[in-house]
Amino acid sequence: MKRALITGITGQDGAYLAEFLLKKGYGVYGTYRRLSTPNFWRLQYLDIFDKVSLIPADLVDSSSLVEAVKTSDPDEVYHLAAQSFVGASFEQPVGAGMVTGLGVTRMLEAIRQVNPEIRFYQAATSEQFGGSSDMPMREEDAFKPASPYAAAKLYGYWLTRIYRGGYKIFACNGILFNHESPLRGLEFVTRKISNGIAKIALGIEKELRLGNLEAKRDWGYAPEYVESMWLMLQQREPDDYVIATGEAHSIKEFAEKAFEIAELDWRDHVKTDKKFFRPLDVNYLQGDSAKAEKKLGWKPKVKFEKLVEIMVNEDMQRWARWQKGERFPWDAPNYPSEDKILSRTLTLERA
Ligand code: NAP
Ligand code: G4F
Repeated sequence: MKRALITGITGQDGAYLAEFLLKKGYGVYGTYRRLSTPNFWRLQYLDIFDKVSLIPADLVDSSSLVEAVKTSDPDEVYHLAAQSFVGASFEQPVGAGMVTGLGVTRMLEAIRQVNPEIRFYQAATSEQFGGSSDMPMREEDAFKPASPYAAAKLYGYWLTRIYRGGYKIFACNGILFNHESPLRGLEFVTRKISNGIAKIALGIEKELRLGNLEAKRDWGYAPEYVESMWLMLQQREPDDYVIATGEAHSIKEFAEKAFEIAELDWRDHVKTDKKFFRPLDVNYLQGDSAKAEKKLGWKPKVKFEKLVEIMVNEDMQRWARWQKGERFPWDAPNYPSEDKILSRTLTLERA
């Protein structure tokens, strides 16, 4: 039986990848952070909590990563753990470097020292392209990161290539464009919209406050994107791949479509609020995954409209079930109103 170690198994992609690898017959190990309150709701939601083995580790602590590699003795490591919210990286820029950037080096070093035969996947990102004007974006295009998060990811991308070239480690960068799902964190704009709409439709809330509505993103469906990670590690040679749908849509289009599904007019409920604007934003991202299609045989099936439908319908159903008294693992009831989060207000008022 093949074994895989997933860092960040409690996150959106970690949970879907764990489900995917279990179906492939892998023994699945995952690192999680020791928090004062457990955070396993996604694994429970997918009903795989009891099927994976968990190892406590933190990206700032090399010894815990070495231990995780030794304990799981994996054939493949999927390095998904990171502080993944771009907005927060402006508030904690040093942490972005220490966790999202240097965490990659710590993981690669653990592999180099314990077993350099392990295959390594790095969760690189379309944010690395940032303000690039190459459209649609391909593997060979220039990177122009526009946030501490993107700069840290670009560092991780290069470390991955350096360990591939220098130590012959089978290390790949998956340059994934935005991918969403009902397991997406509530801070990210798509889930913020689908969750906000569900609450408005059921009369729990009246309005939804958003930032830059004009930015465009290439949004795909997370369960399909995790398959591309696995495919990259099954090839004869390690390489880097763009994974995207090839379509770009604005936040406004997402909101418009999402409110339409709930039979509401977005203009009656959406307010713009400067606290959700970033000091620097990436205005346009659209990827070209022709290389992945040709070499990996990977192609997205779920496109924009279907994705919006999946997310809005699931959040509407969840809130309806909750209102009827049903209890199940789920993040939304405990999420604070973003009005309570002061640090972001302070940061953005200065910008
Ligand atoms: P996510 O839901 O935010 O999950 C991030 C994971 O990293 C969580 O398990 C989190 O643990 C863990 N983590 C955070 N800080 C850590 C630390 N100091 N030590 C150990 N673990 C830590 O992110 P995602 O959407 O699944 O994305 C997975 C990866 O792909 C990330 O690296 C992200 O930057 C990258 N990426 C995502 C997208 C996208 O559109 N989703 C696109 C391109 C690249 P907790 O649960 O304890 O917080
Ligand atoms: O949903 P977002 O926070 O995602 P963003 O910044 O594109 O980052 C995500 O995708 C990256 C891949 O390109 C990943 F690497 C990263 O880890 C993460 O998963 O914001 C999308 C856009 C931005 O332009 C933002 O300014 O939506 C805009 N936006 C407008 N109003 C908002 C809001 N974003 C958030 N989070 N909240 C708002 O109220």
